[in-house]
Amino acid sequence: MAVLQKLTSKQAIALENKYGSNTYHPLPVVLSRGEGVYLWDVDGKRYYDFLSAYSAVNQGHCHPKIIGAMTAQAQQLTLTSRAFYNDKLGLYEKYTCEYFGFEKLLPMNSGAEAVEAAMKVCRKWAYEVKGVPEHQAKIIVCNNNFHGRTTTIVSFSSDSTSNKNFGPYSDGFIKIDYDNLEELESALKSNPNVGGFLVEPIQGEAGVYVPSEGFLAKAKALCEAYNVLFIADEIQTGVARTGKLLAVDHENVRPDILILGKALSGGAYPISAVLADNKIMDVMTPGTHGSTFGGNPLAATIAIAALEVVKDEDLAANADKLGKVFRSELNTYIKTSKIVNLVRGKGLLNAIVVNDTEDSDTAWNICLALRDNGLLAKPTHGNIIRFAPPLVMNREQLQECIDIITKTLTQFEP
Ligand code: IF1
Repeated sequence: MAVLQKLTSKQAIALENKYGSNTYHPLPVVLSRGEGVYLWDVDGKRYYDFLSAYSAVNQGHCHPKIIGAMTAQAQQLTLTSRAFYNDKLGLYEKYTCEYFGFEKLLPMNSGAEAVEAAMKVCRKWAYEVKGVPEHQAKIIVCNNNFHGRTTTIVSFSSDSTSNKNFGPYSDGFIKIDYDNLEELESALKSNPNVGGFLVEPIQGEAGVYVPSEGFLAKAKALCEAYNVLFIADEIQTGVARTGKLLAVDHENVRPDILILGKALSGGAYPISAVLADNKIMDVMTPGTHGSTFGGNPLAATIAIAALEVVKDEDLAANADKLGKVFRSELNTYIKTSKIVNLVRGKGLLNAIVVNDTEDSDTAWNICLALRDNGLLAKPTHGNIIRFAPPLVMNREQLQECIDIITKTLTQFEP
């Protein structure tokens, strides 16, 4: 029997449970095909995707332009390492720098790797430009952050599931409450060795927590006043998800360091990047950072196509428009609901808060029922359900999804 045999969903789940490290608790659905806003399971049942692989598939599943660019490049050259130049990386760096308005790009693969790279750039800048004494540089981070899963990143997580028994923890981080300018200012005032403030413009994992209006702009102004780099982790919020190209664009903030991942490839390949201007990025010199796969010609080609799709199809405007419809319709629903307390979000990054405790299984059961009704979403923090469809959705499809969601919620009303 061939290794890649056709599996039933029961077989697929059993194999993952037996041979895979037990790091996830997936919703029981086994997917085998995706196109645009749709996913199909191994039995051919179709679903609306309302997770988009945690906002990586903003351009929709298997977008023909992205897959076309990918397959053409895959037949030419996939990897050279950075020991040599390749004929696609520079084109990608130029295109992406101009696209987001920065002077230099550092290419990586996963989101966590890009966060690590950004922190290295920040620390080196703190020592070499700001003049922080050796080994004293600090980075301010927020409580309830999610920036990835490396040992250093989990060191400053406030989630014990993420970091318990993974110590000893990395030093050099100051934690403040998210959306709290007083705490930010007092941390900046009392620590002259702060190099950067690392922040998610909307906290994704925390449950799509949107900060108060003006927070990002004022935080950026405070960073400027204290000569501290404002580092935006837009891995989840970037690339049109929130109704603008970047979530910081809602407050006209230009970060000193911008971190992108996920939808930078449209979900076709792991691609991440750190962007900054020369006065910051030029602290990096040969040998100070790298990656075997980062900046490979296949990734470069895919990322250009993925970013072109975002512009060609005006996905930011579509996310803005559909997001408003989505929140408005769900807000109407929750007026008479006993099972949903709240809907919040920006663009097509939204969440509902289910009226039950964090350790209840109500949100999980709602997601199972949504699945049965043809829509895939996943709970976070027990009682929050994230809703983040691909941005290529149209108004009619969104209406069908709203109908599925409200009909399903009705099944859970007392
Ligand atoms: C998982 C969450 C989403 C991120 C931000 C960096 C990274 C992420 C703002 C790291 C990754 C993912 C990872 C994924 C679940 C998911 C997630 F629920 F954990 F928070 F999207 F909401 N910065 N987020 O959101 O990027 O290294 O994974 O490429 O299963 O851990 P990565």
